[in-house]
Amino acid sequence: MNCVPQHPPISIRTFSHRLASARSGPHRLSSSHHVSTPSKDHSVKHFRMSVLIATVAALSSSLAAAAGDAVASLHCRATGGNAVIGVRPGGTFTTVIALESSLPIIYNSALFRVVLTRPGIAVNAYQWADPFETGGPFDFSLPGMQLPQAVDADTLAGPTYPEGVLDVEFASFLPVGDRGTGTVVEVDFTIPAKLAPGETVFITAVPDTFAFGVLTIPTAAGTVLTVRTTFSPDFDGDGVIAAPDLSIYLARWGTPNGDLDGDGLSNSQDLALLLTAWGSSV
Ligand SMILES: [Ca+2]
Ligand SMILES: [Ca+2]
Repeated sequence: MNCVPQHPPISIRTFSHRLASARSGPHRLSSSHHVSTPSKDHSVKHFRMSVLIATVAALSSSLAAAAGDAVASLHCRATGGNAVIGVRPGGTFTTVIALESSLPIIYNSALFRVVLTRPGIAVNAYQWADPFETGGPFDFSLPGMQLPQAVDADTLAGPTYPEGVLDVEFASFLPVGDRGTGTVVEVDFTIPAKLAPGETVFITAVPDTFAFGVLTIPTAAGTVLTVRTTFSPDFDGDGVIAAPDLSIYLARWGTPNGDLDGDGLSNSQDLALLLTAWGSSV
């Protein structure tokens, strides 16, 4: 799916400015960040840096050959790897944003936008994966943004981006990179409670700059996470999952109007969920 508008390149100065702002982010999910100090095993770090620089130099010819073609992609999936999930209106879910490389690319800076196709979705919290514990979200129109933050037309990543794009920018930087593929950051969102069941939201991570130093890694947007709002198994609204709900559900069999798991259909998977909830109160 290619529903994301193109965006202008980010200059190193702009990148540095956004990184400086992003690093102050106080909204991380975990407080277990490790902080490097200049005195900590400097020789090992120096050796490690030398190895990494040599590795990147060896890769540079491959990258040059691939100029214009992405060698890495940035994917959005749910926890567990699903690309389609169901969430009740007002419900919370986690998006895992991960980089996948076709080459053993190492990067130490990441700047990208999380683009949403519906306004009002709230960013609750985030957790950068090691080694990117220094990162944060950055909103160019709301520096120092506080979480939770509902994403709408007033929370665009910056004035240089196309109008109408709903997004939040994330940025992180480390002196030494040691990650070529894997999770970059996990972000917790809340779907607006006013959304009706059966609504669909698409979430995409659009890379601006993935780099090792000045060597930019050609990176493209990958898997789009589809989030579909689901129905309550209490179809008749009496607060209990019971026979009347089963009757209503069976009448909706084969239509989208009994979907409980987010696949957009009313089928045996939803029936299993209904029976699992049988007798419970909502
Ligand atoms: Ca009921
Ligand atoms: Ca279903």
